[in-house]
Amino acid sequence: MKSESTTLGFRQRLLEASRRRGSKLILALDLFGPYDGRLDNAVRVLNETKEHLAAVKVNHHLLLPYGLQGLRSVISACKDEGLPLIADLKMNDIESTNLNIVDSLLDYGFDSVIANPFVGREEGLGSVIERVHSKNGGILFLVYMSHKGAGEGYSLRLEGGELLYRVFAHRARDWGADGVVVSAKSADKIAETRQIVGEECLIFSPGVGAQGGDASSGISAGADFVFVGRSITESLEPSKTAAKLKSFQELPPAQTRSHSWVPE
Ligand code: NUP
Repeated sequence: MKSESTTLGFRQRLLEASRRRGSKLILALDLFGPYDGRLDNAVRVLNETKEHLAAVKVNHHLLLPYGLQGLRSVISACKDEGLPLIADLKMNDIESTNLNIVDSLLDYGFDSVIANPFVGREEGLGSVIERVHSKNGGILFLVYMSHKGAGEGYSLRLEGGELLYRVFAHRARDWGADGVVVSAKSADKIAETRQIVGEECLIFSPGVGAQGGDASSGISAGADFVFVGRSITESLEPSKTAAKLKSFQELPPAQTRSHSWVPE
């Protein structure tokens, strides 16, 4: 029998977790460093910061070396804490492969996946969105990324003059995505996206701290949540840093350690 928490949709589970902890902070659990200690470090950072979080996002930093089997400790820690777990795969393939990806993620206990709407609806993401929703999961679309070159792709003008990121925001609304990812450093794009997607679709903003943006400007522009990775995962005091981010205090730059590790 399904528990009440898994019968609620992803959006409700996330909003509930956010309300419970009074937080709009989503930890990007991006760890660097040797593979033999990386997972333990991830669990340590998660345990130290969980009281300040609304959710957790996992990326290739953990998914590639450990896979879904290897991440059971992270997945169960999130489940135990009622923290929704997002897979940041920027999924971008044909339907058959995308369906296989989301089935694996949801079966292993992830709550949501990030996808690239560039791939299109028919034999791309259309049935994938239905599959995710049929399993009470969520799907988030990339709309405007946070790195410096984001405009080279997302701001391309299409025939007729429309900008690509605006088309992606329209796709999110029309195809029923649960959320969109828009850079915290582009307040104007957050506001524009909100106008297009409406109030139901959640806005997630990366680019905070290590990438130069700040949480409060993303949220005041209209984002619902911020994704923050290195500022927390490489902090000497992850819990204190997460608490500061949760309450939108400025972070001193000296608080982060370097991540210059390369595999031998
Ligand atoms: O536009 C995006 N920017 C971005 O940084 C979309 C993302 N999904 N991310 C991810 O958010 C990135 O891959 C990383 O996992 C996290 C931000 O990490 P940090 O810059 O706070 O360390």
